[in-house]
Amino acid sequence: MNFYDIEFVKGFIRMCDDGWQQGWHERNGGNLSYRLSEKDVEEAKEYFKEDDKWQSIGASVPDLANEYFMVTGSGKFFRNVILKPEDSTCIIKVDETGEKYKIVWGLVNGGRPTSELPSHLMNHQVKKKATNGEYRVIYHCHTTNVIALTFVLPLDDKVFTRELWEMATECPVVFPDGIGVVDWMVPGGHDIAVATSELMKKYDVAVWAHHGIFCSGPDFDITFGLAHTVEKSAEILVKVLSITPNKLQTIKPDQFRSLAKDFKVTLHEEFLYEK
Ligand code: 2HA
Ligand code: ZN
Repeated sequence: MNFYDIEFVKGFIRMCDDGWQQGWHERNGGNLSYRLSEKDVEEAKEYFKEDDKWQSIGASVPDLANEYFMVTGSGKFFRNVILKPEDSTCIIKVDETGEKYKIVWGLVNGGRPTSELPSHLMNHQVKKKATNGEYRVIYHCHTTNVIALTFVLPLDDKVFTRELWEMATECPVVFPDGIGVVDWMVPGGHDIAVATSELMKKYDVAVWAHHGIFCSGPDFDITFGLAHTVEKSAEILVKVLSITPNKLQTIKPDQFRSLAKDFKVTLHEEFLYEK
């Protein structure tokens, strides 16, 4: 099979382009990673090289030992992924200790995996464990309206979750566990990776204040759809707040409880506080 006909490769490239088309990836903004299944590795391995050198991940991820990930490249532009995936993305292998990685495909003109590699891999480790291996995608994007809200809403999980749930009826069904918020932190490092992975034990989405969102899901469709839903509800909230500081009506806690019952989701009472 041609490398670019492999399903996960097509899905990865399409998601990069979808994010670019949404305007969430100015310049080199954002990053994407996907944990390959055994079938994916079988299909792609004839294209892998073994001779690259092992490099430090900058985080310890023993539960990801010997796993392969397709990831965007550091400093590469999402805009270019569809044209030159072999220049803009790569596949890496994690070593048997979970401390090092090597590039087995891509980045043909040099470069490194995403600057957020520690965050991506620590969160893959958390999500793999929490979902019994179901979750494979970690996505970071610079969603305009979510970023705008981090200047005007308290940086609090309960406030972000509730306000975004109220903006569209489908929201609590799409992210019933809610949204976590990370205060402003230096990107790319170990500290933001640890803070985010603490939140990802509980949530599928974390907001990075004044920066963007970080989210996870089982596949490209669900993960992209999650980011899209969160950003769309943020856009509605920005519009509402631009019209008036006071909503005349909204979805009430008891209405959320009815929704949860009919749609068979659990909505935590901590988000259904009286205002
Ligand atoms: O430039 O978005 O967070 C990549 C990033 C870093
Ligand atoms: Zn970023």
